Amino acid sequence: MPPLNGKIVTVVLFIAVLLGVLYCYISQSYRVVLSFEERFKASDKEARPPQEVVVTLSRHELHLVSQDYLRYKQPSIVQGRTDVVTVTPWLAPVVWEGTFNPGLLDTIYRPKNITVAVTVFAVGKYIMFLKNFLETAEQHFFVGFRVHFYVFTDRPNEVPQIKMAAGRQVTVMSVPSSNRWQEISARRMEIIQTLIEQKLENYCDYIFCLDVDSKFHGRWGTESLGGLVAVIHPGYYRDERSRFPYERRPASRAYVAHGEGDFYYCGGAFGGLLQEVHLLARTCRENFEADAKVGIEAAWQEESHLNRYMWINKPSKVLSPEYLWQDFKSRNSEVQIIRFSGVVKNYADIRPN
Ligand code: 5GW
Ligand code: MN
Repeated sequence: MPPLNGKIVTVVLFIAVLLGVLYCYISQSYRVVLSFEERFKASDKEARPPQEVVVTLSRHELHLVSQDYLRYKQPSIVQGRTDVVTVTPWLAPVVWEGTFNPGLLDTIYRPKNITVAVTVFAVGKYIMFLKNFLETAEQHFFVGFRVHFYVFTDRPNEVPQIKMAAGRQVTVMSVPSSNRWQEISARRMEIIQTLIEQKLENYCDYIFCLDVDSKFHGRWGTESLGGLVAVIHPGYYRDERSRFPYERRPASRAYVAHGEGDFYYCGGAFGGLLQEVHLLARTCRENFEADAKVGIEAAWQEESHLNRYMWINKPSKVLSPEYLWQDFKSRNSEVQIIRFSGVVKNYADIRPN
């Protein structure tokens, strides 16, 4: 064999060994990924929502800078609210009046120049709630911060003109009418997902998705910001979890078994960082559609899917029932302020079915 060929053979052999080592290395790490996915396949029968590891490193949530000129009441480490629980077992704060300093929080968030998006659906006769919703939002919701309201309606001509403060605006988005609310409801998560993908990325930082049949009575501001934010439902917060109206059929992707679940959260208000709410909307939509394929509609539609999601994906901040009360309910003593509340509605008047 001429010496040149010998060299070529050596080089080829060397490359082959190298490729072999590389292949072993890649397939090894691939196998780890596979087993991770297989774990979730195995739990499919329990109808768990698809899991995904999201790493959301937001500059807004990570570094909290105050100002040295600011003077405020000394925070106590031994005195505070004792009539309510202010932290979850996974150490997320539960926001109640008296647990936070609004001026301090606003000072921290002001230089971050954040924009908060709000989605609100006003389909059919629900358009009648919009004026009050928007007017009271101007008085109480993130006052002094940039807020962009996205109103989804089938009656764009009936959207009221509301005078907005600087940096705040309303965008009207058309959606088809429907005689069956469940159909619109089914598409709500999809619409939120699409809005985030097409309009909000690289523009808004946080998003809240709110019911239109409600109005603001008190401050709702920077204290509510967090990665994934859920609101405790006012109707069940003193109850045992066995009484929560979770979806109880194992065949549903919204299934929560007896003995499971933390709190009952409301579907009428949730939010957080854009990326977190995007994953929530996508997952709830996928589960909603998977249920529909086998003819299942969860007990409380998206609210059921939201509750399932929040049980597995723990909210990083929990808002007390101050953040969604109901006007027909008398105020309980631990609720020192009502910030946002569902108005009393005449179902026969407003609902198509
Ligand atoms: C909801 C239920 C039955 C029939 C119709 C609707 C309905 C809800 C509707 O026709 N139009 C509409 O825009 N919605 C939106 O869904 C509103 O934003 C509303 O706030 C939200 C949730 O429905 P709600 O408020 O009637 O549900 P609850 O549980 O707060 O009473
Ligand atoms: Mn409502």
